[in-house]
Amino acid sequence: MKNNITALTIAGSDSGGGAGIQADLKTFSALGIYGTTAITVITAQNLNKINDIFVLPENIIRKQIETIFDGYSIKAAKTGILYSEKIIDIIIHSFANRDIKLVIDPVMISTSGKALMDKKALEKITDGLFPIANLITPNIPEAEYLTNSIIDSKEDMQKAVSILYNKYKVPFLLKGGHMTNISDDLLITDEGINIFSSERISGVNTHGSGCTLSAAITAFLCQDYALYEAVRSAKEYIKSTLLDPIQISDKTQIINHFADY
Ligand code: PXL
Repeated sequence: MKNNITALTIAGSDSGGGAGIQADLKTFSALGIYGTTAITVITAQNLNKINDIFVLPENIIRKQIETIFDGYSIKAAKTGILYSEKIIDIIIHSFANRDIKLVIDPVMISTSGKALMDKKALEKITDGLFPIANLITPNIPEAEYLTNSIIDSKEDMQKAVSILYNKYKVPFLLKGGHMTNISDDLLITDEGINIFSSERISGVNTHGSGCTLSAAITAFLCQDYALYEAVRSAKEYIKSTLLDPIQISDKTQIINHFADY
């Protein structure tokens, strides 16, 4: 019999199956964690575009989280698309005084360019949610936005994570995947900066890899890994999903959450 180690993802549904709730559940399952969900928005999308977004009523978002907390013992949680100020408020209130590790993927803009959070929501997430997180995982464009700077080199990345850490006093993982020349990720904690270097794996559509990484970190935190080990292991997992991709058409390969790991 398996021990009950349960995680929660609060995120959007991706009809294409590669990102959001779907990526999170596959990742939790692949890593032996029982996954629960609170869905914030439903997207109609494929690999090329987000065609439409339906934002769920706040009441049902609140009730999903409350009902999960009522019936399951959640060790760690992650957030994806939160979309609005009100939804973020619900999460801040639901997590107050709870001993649940929280990973925040500050999803702002989709790779295809669609805005996934407005300005008020952004203020709410930085002022209300960042301070209670165990880890925040921006990519380069998100970190540029959060630090109001251009990130073009390893030095810029180091500067940006230091600014973020000094401002919010919680660990950040700055994902270098969007840089053209390097693909290092930088983790900053109260112990300083750790660099995770990885070779760039080309030819695979990386849609959903950000969600998958933060879900994998959440899964390892659920198993009581220390933060550095959780990030290191999640990076290994992501690598496995890219090295043995799924061929969905002649031209397109996508990440395989159930690759040998
Ligand atoms: O990767 C960001 C992201 C998160 N969640 C959902 C998405 C996307 C990007 O497309 O669709 C549901």
